[in-house]
Amino acid sequence: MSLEGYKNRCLHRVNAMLQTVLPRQNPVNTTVIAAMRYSVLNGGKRIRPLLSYAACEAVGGHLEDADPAACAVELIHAYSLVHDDLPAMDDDDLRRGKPTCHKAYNEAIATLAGDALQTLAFELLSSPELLAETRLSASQRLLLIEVLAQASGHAGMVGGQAMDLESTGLALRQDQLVTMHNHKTGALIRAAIKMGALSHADVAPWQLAKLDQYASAIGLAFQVQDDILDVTADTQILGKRQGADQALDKPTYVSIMGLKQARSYAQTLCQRAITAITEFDNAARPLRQLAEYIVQRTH
Ligand code: GRG
Repeated sequence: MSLEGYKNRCLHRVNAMLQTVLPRQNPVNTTVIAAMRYSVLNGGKRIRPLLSYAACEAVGGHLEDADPAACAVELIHAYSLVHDDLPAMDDDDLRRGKPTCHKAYNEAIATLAGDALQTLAFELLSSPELLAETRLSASQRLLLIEVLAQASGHAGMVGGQAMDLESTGLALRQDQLVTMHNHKTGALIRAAIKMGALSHADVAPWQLAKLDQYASAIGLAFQVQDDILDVTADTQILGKRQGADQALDKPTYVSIMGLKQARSYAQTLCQRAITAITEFDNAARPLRQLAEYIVQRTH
């Protein structure tokens, strides 16, 4: 199957589940749930869910096994974007081609919508009602919760974001930039892949180890490509403000190594990811295709 066909199948699954899991009504407040739905259902490439599905299949699982992992990771990602766009952080007006959550609603509601998206991810993984049809065992769910919590928290994405905010205007070395991105964006990408694999009950330790090598390389490649697009793509295609990193005086791979070298670094990382999963059979084809897509994407 072409990558396009594979992406469509997975996107259909994760979008349907997100539609169901996101509340349509609650007895307390309708604005916050509207802001949650707006922030998740307003587009997005769904790269992390795609990686969860592809990792699950690569170790012998079925797509449906990875639905909860894919959905939970996307909820955390959506929360992180809502908070990242707030005036206290990157102060952005445009996300996925539309007004950011705090522009469409207000700052307080955007903060709360992000908080509620985060807790919904963990509710989804733990609630028998939200996951009535899953084949995941209780111990698998607990493991997914642990992996997601660690990746999102102080030693993962939140820690990386704090490092990013503190490094604005500073001249970071490349190794410091790698550490920051391994946490800020890499941790959730690694978790998406690990959670996809753990959604199959029979995953082997060697498979998890190789997938983690793949994930580390692809997480970094994703960020390098993001930095390249920040200087080369238009705002309209990006769906967010072009040149936002430069405007905030943020260190990037392009500012440290130049555009040409950043492009070649992204290719090296893509090859490193593909090499890490050489021992996997044809079921890992989508993972190999996704590695290439991540460094070829235009938005
Ligand atoms: C607020 C705790 C907290 C963390 C925020 C992920 C993040 C940390 C900030 C996002 C800032 C940013 C633009 C980082 C560059 C890489 C990135 C995560 C881009 C957005 O992800 P995509 O391209 O977005 O997967 P879509 O819209 O396709 O889902």
